[in-house]
Amino acid sequence: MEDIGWKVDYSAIPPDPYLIKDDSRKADVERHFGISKKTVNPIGLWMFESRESAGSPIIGYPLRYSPPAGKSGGITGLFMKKEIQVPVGGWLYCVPGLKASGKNGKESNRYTLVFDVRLPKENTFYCLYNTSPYSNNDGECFINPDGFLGSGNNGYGSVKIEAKRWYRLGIVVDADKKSRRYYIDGAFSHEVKDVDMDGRYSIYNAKAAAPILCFFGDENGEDGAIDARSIALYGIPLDDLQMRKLGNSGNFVFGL
Ligand SMILES: [Ca+2]
Ligand SMILES: [Ca+2]
Repeated sequence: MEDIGWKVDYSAIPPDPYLIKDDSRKADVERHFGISKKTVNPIGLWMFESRESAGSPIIGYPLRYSPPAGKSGGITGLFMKKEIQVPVGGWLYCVPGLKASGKNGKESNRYTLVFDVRLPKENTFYCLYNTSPYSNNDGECFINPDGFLGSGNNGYGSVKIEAKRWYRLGIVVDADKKSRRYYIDGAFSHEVKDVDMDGRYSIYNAKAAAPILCFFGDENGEDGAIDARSIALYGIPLDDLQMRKLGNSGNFVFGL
């Protein structure tokens, strides 16, 4: 290397998001995640349990991190102990690689998202995902300051999500049935029938101009710092039995 005349403290430089290592479990998804040719499988699966591979996909495309305004750094810089913490104003994003789905739908209108998350504190908004490619409008799924999961008017459940413990939270969207259904640790929570085809809840598909899906980001700060251990995305609406099989955050079998 060229002698530039002063010493560089490389440890002070934020980790490069493009140097994320593969999760070693990726090499044998059948053994580690119960994923095989015979099972119904996620199209995207991301784990955040180690610093080196946080954001590296088990299945699908890599996750990237967009830091809050004025900050820098990659996804590995969010690593805590066995999880990442995504700050207010920061969010993750990926190319989900979904196909168009739903009757005459141009976007992806039928899918399931599953999050293993922990809320550091009560009485604040948390956002799980945003279908806007730049998280620049209202998020699509929240835990509100009362601790309830959902979004929109009359769109929240009545089971309180407590702070400081891990939950597996799921949302199943099926625009063919106008439906969004919510699950907490595999148990059905509630359903709202207001989903429009190619509307708020649809995800831009692989052929869209900006085929990007965002996690944990909201346009006006309703995205309190949240701890996350994994995200799974299925390209179909899972049913109650499949959601029950996915269970809670202690279960690593994602092939159904
Ligand atoms: Ca908002
Ligand atoms: Ca949105």
